[in-house]
Amino acid sequence: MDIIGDLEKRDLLFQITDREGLQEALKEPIALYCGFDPTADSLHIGNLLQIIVLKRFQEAGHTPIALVGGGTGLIGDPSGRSTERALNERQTVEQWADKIKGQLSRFLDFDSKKNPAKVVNNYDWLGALPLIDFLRDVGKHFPVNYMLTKESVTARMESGISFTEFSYMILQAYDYLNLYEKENVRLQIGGSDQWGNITTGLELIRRNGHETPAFGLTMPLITTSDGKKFGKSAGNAVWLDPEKTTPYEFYQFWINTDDRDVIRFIKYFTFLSWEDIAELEREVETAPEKRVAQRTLAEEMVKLVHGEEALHQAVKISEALFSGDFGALSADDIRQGFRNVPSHTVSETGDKNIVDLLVEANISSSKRQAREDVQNGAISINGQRITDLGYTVTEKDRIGGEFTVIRRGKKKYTLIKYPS
Ligand code: 545
Repeated sequence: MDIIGDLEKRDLLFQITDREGLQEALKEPIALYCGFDPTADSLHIGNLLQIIVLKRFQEAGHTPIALVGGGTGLIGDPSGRSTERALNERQTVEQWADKIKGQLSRFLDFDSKKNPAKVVNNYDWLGALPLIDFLRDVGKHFPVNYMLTKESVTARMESGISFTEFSYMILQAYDYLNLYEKENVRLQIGGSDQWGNITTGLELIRRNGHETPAFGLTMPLITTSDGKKFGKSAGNAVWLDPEKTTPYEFYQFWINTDDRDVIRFIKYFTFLSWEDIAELEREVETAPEKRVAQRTLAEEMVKLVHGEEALHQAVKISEALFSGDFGALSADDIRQGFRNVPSHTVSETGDKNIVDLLVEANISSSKRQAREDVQNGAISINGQRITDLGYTVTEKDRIGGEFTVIRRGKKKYTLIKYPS
């Protein structure tokens, strides 16, 4: 199967400018690109699909170019946004661009002899573009009426759009022309929100008299069956940076995929064989409670984004939390697994009676309540139930010398920390 057929089978084709023409062109190795603006200090899973599709093209023998928008990130793409963006500081955008460049580099193969990947930064050509040249050589090709028909602009007719954001499509178009001429790029890919910008680039390539055809391909924006926005976990973006979203949290995000979505996501994001996917599809139908497909998806994604070792750790933490036995966890495991759990740093390092500690850490509302909680068997320390009112919490109860995990009732965790 060719790469376009493969993407179609994965339900990843939204729009293509000329499918037959593109399939013909792809019979030879081509170069293609996708752009990522540094609008934050990290990529998030909303950008993962495009990165993975670049990887699929590379595996099919083509040359992927990941573009970091160090220049366009200073302007702000109005596509898909109902309001004007605030401009970020130049220095900030530069730092973010470097981080994103590093992240993108992890996914592609730069050492291939035949089709090594590239990462480029459009500040390298946009940053030094003289205004007069730009208006004469590029701007002249775009009737304002044409620009006004773009969705990114019509969507803003009520709320307003600055000349800065209005110009964005021309910058992205200029990138495509530049990469077409300098790097032989023949295809630009992106999410469906990028269609207007991509076709503007094709227009500019044509207007410059180029005859070798170039193409655009967009992918659907990812939806979820429960109607929630894809890529959010408890309202927060799911980042690729392990400092922002730990591998354990990343693993949990995928584990929580709805049965109705899991096979679709496996097709979008993983490199599993079609036989394996069919098998997982049967699992979802016959034994959904086992969540084998979710586990496979989560494993594949953590492996891809954070590596094998991070996956082992995420699985270990998940199992400990599930069974309630923290015996095998390290301080670092606790840090990852309990990042969003309330914590309390005790006033002094010495030993403490359980009842006193429960009150001090606000786990129980009063001494009386604390005694009742212990006697009822509602309290556990590092997964061990404590029913003795005389129990003393000592150094032996500190995981890695740093943390004590107290649970009250079924799920209410508190992390006890010690002053250093
Ligand atoms: C800039 C210059 C080009 C070509 C493309 C661009 C970027 C493009 C854009 N893309 C989005 C983006 O999001 C921020 C990522 C980093 C935190 O704005 N104008 O940069 C997203 N893109 C991936 C997909 C997208 C798109 O990176 O295309 O559709 C999300 O799914 O929104 O010459």
